[in-house]
Amino acid sequence: RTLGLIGAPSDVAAGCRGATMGPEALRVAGLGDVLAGLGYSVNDRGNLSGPVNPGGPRGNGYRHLAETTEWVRLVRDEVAASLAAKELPILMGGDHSLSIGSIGAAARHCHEAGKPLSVLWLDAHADFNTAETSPSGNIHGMPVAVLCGDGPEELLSLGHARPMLDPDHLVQVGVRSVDMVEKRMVVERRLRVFDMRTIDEIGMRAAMEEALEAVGRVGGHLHVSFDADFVDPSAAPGVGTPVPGGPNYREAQLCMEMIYDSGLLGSLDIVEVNPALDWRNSTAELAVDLVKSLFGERILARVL
Ligand code: DIR
Ligand code: MN
Ligand code: MN
Ligand code: MN
Repeated sequence: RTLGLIGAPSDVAAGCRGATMGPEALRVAGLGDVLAGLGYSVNDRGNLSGPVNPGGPRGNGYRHLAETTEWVRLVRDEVAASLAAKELPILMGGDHSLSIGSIGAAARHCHEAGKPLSVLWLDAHADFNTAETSPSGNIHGMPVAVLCGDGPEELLSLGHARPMLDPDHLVQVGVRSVDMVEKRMVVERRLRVFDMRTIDEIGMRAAMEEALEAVGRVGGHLHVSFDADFVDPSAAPGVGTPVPGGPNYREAQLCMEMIYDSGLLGSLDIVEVNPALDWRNSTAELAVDLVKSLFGERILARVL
């Protein structure tokens, strides 16, 4: 299987600068070599080139909506090209708004192939804000809402359909920071969330069993959207919005190992790695360790 690496060095939708350096940090941490070492053929498509961060204020509820829209369009088209080439695309962000593009492309691809799309969203945050509910105006806190059909016309119109994603086909894991009004929306729209309280109570293994059972029932193509702030900040310090109380190193590894075992993975985002806030590239190195497990590395060979 060929994996397509796509760099999207944008932080225009984040709250602070630095995720622009994410793609290079992941390459320096050996992402391509590690995947090649597992036996995949790797096609690094290089970095997309889009608008720079103008450092503008919030306007009309959104910061940098025009620039974000342009980046999402670029990502959508490159992920679509990768899927059309029968690759498994790996988006290297960049901030989490870019997932509107990668998932938008996967949604169109699945629609045309007549198979369903499901999404596993690994994140400390629900990313379900809209202009009305967001305390920040930062669009990286809004991609799940946009994908589920709620957001600015500029972003909604980049999809092949509305919503781009059936909210019933989305499962979130690791959530521990949800804004006040956002909470109400998550409950109202009945999103399936395995929050940290649930993971504390039943454990990562049971949570992932249930989560994978839900996306497995949908069948077809699974998109995994991995926000580096999913992992506890003690293991992943290089992120713009760290939240304590996340999965530790092994819990995050187990999560990835179980996704690999499901055999469902069809596309992946690695987003919100921020080298400007990191310690000696440790967060990119952690992400590469996790990706290794996600693509089949095992502690020991398993005798079946
Ligand atoms: C916060 C932060 N909920 C917001 N969101 C982040 O600004 O909407 N998402 N960091 O990953
Ligand atoms: Mn996120
Ligand atoms: Mn997050
Ligand atoms: Mn369904």
